[in-house]
Amino acid sequence: MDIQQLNQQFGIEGSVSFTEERAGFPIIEITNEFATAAISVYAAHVISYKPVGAEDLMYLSEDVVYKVGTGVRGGVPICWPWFGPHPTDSSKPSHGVARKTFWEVASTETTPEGATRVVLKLTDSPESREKWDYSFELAIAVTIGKTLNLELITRNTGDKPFEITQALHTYFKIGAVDQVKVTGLDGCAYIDKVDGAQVKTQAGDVAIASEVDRVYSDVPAELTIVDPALNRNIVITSKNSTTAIVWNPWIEKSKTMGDLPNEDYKQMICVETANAAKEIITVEPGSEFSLVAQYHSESL
Ligand code: TA6
Repeated sequence: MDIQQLNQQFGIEGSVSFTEERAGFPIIEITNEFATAAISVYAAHVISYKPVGAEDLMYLSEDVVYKVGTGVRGGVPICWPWFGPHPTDSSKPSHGVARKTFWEVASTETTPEGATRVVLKLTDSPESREKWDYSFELAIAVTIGKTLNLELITRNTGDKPFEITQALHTYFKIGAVDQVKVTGLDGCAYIDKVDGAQVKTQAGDVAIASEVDRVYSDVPAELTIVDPALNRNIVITSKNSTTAIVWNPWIEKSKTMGDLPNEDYKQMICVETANAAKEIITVEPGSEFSLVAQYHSESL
């Protein structure tokens, strides 16, 4: 669908319109009494969520590349139907297929509370079945209100069960990475991907003073990013997830990433709501599984 058709079919006067980040890459622009937001139709990728009177919760690189087959650096990448490297075939794309293809807009609506709800969908195709030979329907419901609510729903539309791992790989905007703490993970076991994938136990809050890439298990439903430099907390609430990833590339890794400015590691942190590592989800034929993450900010 082109921009005109998208606006005709899914535009809502005063709250939902479609623009183009670059030719052929529509962006859904949302504004309501609670917040403004933006979602790329490519990859069904939330790139901004800015509550009225507050800073954007999303970090988005100024060097983003909108190109089929490339991930958008920032916002909420959807890692599906596997998190990280493919479990058995390293030739397949890291973090799965969903974040590197176009989705379809399914619906836009204003909720009774005055929030804006946008649903995008992805279904299996000959291309997807080359990488992952199953029939599926994947939907993300994005609700922009006092909170940003993301629900990623996997439906098995085939006749055989399949297993997935997944993550809402969210890049949060922070003021100063060396002052930030992530609370709620004390006592959780984690795989330390920057130290030989050793399994360790988190002692106290997570602080960032070098590259951090940790997959936490058995995590609670609420985590908080404490950001003194921006004088705020970002509260992350999850449903149907007991795995969380905390990642910051720090300077050396940043220098290897062409779509991330070298100094930007100081103003971003990924805290990812996931089903990964030992938390593998089996979806039976005709069944569905819903992963939910909700974000809001509060002043310190
Ligand atoms: O979630 C952390 C991680 O798996 C890191 O290992 C790093 O690779 C990051 O994801 C970004 O991955 P990407 O493929 O988007 O560059």
